[in-house]
Amino acid sequence: MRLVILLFLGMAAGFVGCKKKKPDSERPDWDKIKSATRPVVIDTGYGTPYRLDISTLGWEDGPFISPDGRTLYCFYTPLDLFSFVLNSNGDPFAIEPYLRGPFVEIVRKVPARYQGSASYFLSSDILISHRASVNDPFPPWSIAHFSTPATFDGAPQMVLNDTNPDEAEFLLFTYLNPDPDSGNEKNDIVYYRHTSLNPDGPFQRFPAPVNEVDYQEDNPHLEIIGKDSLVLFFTNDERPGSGGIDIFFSLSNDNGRTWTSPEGVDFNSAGDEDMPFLWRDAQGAYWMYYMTPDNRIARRKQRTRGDWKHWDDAVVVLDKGNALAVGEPTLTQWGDIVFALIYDAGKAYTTDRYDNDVWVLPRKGSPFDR
Ligand SMILES: [Ca+2]
Ligand SMILES: [Ca+2]
Ligand SMILES: [Ca+2]
Repeated sequence: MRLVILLFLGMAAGFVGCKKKKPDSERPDWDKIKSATRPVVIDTGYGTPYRLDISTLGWEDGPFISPDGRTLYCFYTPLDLFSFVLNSNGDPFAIEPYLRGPFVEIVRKVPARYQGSASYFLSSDILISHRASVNDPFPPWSIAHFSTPATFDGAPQMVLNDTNPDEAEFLLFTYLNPDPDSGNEKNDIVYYRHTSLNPDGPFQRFPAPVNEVDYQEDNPHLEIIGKDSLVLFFTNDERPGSGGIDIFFSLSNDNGRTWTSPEGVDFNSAGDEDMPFLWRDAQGAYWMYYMTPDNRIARRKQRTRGDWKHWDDAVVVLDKGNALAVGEPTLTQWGDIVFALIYDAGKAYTTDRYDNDVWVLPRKGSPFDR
């Protein structure tokens, strides 16, 4: 999850070389481990959670499901990312023992300045799977056209066009911005407007005070709330706030040209509030789904329409059960929650110990309920 990336970045800054690991000679029985993993449903409106068949042995993290249930994106890198982070001292060239899953080409792209001196470089792309109908299976992943080489891309989110479900009003994601003036190798939130579901070519960057050179903006969620009015939620742990990771929001009343100074939500605490997702129920009320500091997925109802700061008490939806972690909630129009889940194969393994897959917690009676 996103936490893994931040941990890595912290270590990469102090990287001074490391001992090389050898890949585990015996591999975990992943099918068995995955079948035995059960998150615990707390909220009674939901059915039985299950792993989407599309998941591989690569690191599928930070998913996004479109409201119509047809388009799925995720953050992806072809390795056991968590073991790499725990063992490698942040050496971005030392990933070979951890390689696992399809799309190895993602980490074979080495930044120009290192070409010829390294075979692999740690990075991620965004994967996409699109199905014509919610009744079809998801086809296998492909690498999204808007992924950028040799940098971290993640946290995709889309606002579908109201009338044409093959168009997006907004497509947002994050990437490590290499520009020394505007990004300085820190995470920024970028976007396409009026675009296809898998666009290519140049994207735009949200201006300050949303993206700031000194901060890592992450996990964006944008909603169109009026003719020229937008609200953008995101997370950050360096911006002054309540401590740890906090959830912030910024408003635009000129259709995205300028943005208000980011403000924290009222339930931020010294722990990590993370991965916000806004969902509108059948009565038109907004709910925020997010990851709590004790690693559960919870939801809170907006207290007053138009007030993005104040939220009702948390209702816990999902507990990780015997998984290592759950997070990254993202919802369909029916209220199904697509989320990320991390498994732990146990201490016997060093380079092939953890995996992250995309799961769904179906709303009872929805097309995802089976
Ligand atoms: Ca996986
Ligand atoms: Ca990339
Ligand atoms: Ca916090």
